[in-house]
Amino acid sequence: MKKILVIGAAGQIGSELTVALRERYGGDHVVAAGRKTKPAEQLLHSGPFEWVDCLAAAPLARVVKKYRIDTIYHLAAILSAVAEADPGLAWNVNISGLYNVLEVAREHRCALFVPSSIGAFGASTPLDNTPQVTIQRPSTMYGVTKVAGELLCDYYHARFGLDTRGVRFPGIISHATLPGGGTTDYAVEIYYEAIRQKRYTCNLPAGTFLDMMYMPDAIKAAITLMEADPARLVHRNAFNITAMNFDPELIAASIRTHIPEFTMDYEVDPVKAKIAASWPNCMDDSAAREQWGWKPDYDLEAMTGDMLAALSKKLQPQE
Ligand code: AKB
Repeated sequence: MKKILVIGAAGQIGSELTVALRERYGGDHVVAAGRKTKPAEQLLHSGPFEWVDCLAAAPLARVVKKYRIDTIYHLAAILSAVAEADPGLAWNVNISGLYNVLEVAREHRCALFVPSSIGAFGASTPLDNTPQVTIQRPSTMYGVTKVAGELLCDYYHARFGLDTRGVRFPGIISHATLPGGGTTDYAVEIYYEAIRQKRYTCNLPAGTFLDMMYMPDAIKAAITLMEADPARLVHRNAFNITAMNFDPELIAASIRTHIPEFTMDYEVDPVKAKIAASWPNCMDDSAAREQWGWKPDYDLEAMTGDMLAALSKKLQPQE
């Protein structure tokens, strides 16, 4: 049975991935690791938890040794908008942190999942039907770290035989844990505000089409890729994956099918708008479909129904 470490377990993806991995492999087989955010009770009580900072290699190695870890999901990263505000921090966490994790994985022969992003592309990339292998010249620090990260992971595979695998995540939408400082965060906030206020002020302009995915599909992708037969993997770091693509007008229209009085206006954030304009409108994810059977379960309609139902419960006033 696998022994898994999730770094960044209290984050948007980590908090739900850890729970899913524990359901699949057993609570004791999945160690959750966080740096500063207090983990949810469910995470603390369903299996082991350790405080780990990917910038400190020695304590990380001690945790890997202590639990005889053989697989690491490394989810600690600085997202695009925060990375533009603090490029030094983004370089440190996304590159120095990743380097530490790769080294610990190499020493302890761990398989390693590292997510990349649609942010690994830039304005000179073909933005429609973006191919698996294409131009990657991002203009953001986030993108620079994501491309370098993909290359580093491929290097460790080619040079040291490390089992590194990754996907290029689109914007991830979930109702459990909020994302922190991304360009695609509007697509989460809009659902919260639709429930709370029945109105939303959007920070990306109408017509900004981006790939998106509902959290259950993101979790399915990470687990399926890590369980895939390595003989079938032509690519490794990282696979394009998508589930839907929409602009603010389309997601607002989908919310209006449930909340007809919902309204939206715009106050565009120029930094986020520029970042989003340099990312794909829609990616070609056929390589992932062919090599490890990627197939999403949720489209925009199904996601909207689920998000609004879950948030209506979560945001109910407490008695
Ligand atoms: C962000 O917006 O920075 C992330 C991403 C697409 O990688 N959600």
